[in-house]
Amino acid sequence: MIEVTSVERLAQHVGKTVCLRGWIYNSSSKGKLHFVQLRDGTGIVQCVVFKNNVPPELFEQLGHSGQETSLSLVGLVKADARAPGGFEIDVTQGEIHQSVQGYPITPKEHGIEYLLEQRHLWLRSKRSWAILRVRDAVITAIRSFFDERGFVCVDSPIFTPNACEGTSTLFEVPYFEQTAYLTQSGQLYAEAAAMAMGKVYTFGPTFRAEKSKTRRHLTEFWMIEPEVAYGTLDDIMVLAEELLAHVVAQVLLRRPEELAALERDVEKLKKIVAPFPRLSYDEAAAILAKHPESTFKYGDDFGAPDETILSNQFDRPVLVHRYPKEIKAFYMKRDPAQPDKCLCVDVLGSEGVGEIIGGSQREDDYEVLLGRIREHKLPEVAFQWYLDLRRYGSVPHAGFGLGLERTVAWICGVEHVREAIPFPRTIYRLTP
Ligand code: NSS
Repeated sequence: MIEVTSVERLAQHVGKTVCLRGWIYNSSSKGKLHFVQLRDGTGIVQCVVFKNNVPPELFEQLGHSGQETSLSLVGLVKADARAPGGFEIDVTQGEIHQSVQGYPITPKEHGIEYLLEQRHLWLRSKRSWAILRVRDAVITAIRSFFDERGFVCVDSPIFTPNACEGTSTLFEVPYFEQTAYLTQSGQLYAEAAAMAMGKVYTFGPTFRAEKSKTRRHLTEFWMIEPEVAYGTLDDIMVLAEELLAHVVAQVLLRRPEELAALERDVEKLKKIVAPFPRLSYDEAAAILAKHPESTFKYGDDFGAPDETILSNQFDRPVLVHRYPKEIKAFYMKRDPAQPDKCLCVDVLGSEGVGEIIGGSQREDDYEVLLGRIREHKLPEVAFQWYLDLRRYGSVPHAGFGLGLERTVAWICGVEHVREAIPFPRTIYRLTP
């Protein structure tokens, strides 16, 4: 019996004959030789098919089987330092499952809109493969980080009766006799769960009807939201920087080949160690005021260009805290030392990528929160359950939300978040 293995495990099979199952990534022929680059999802390996070593039908079929032909190849595993990946297969047998001609995505350059339209196939490219495997490692690292620290994962609902992050980006869904909204954030539910379990996090899809077409916005994205009972702003700032440092370290450890495929400058990632620099909103505003390219006005939220200027000042992410209350959400606690500011933080990724985390200490006083809900003209009835958390055993608590796609795009060094999710949803894209 010949053992079936995968490209990532070839090192364990040097000198042995194995079977690999996959697809042709690329191929070329020279007289009595075919060179087949076989990809199997775990990697790509060069398979050398010498006419005299294989059955004649196989040699003949390979001669007219194009990119993405599905096939199994059997051959001897040889270590070869010159081969990409370090191994080569000397093929002796094989079977073509489906011979393909005219695969729509060729190694030549295609426009981004074409590739997005072909996303179901584009996933097979080396670049998508690398990014999505980094995404997987990021998800595993996030879960292990919270698990090791005693956080409990809770799932928040996707159909919700009210807004969390402002009413202008809500997706409305007919819900029998009522109207439901797709969740913008699991935070309010995470707060309830934190009062039950102490330290929790939610991890799920979130939705924003963002009309923006920037490289940072999706209409459907994944968010990780820890919430800590008895936690303060300072506590979650430390938690956020430790989380990011852990995630980057894990990706460096587990996905070096993928980062190399993306031509990511890993030296920059190696610098992502805690503690990160911190700036108050006022300090950040002062930096922008002195910057020749900034059009920032004190009191405004930072635009994408402002965030880029700020994050370019440092070689690691920067924590910007205590924003003016006017530009932040209703649930944020005010800073007792300067009541016009919130106890909140945004984390801007390094290399100019902008905000990847937003968080705060929550208002825990019943009367103050009720006043805030009224001030923001939010439907009081829908928030009664949330107010209960301030009626029954209210305590200081804090948390944040990390945008998965922005984090993956930052770590991979890719420009646009649409490449950091398998099937992106943006204002103009609902397919495939
Ligand atoms: O709106 S946030 O800044 N904050 C919240 O939703 C809080 N309720 C989180 C919390 O405290 N539990 O969004 C958090 C992060 C933000 O920093 C981005 O990284 C990401 O969510 N985010 C997005 N990613 C992609 N596309 C869009 N449209 C988007 N909006 C936010």
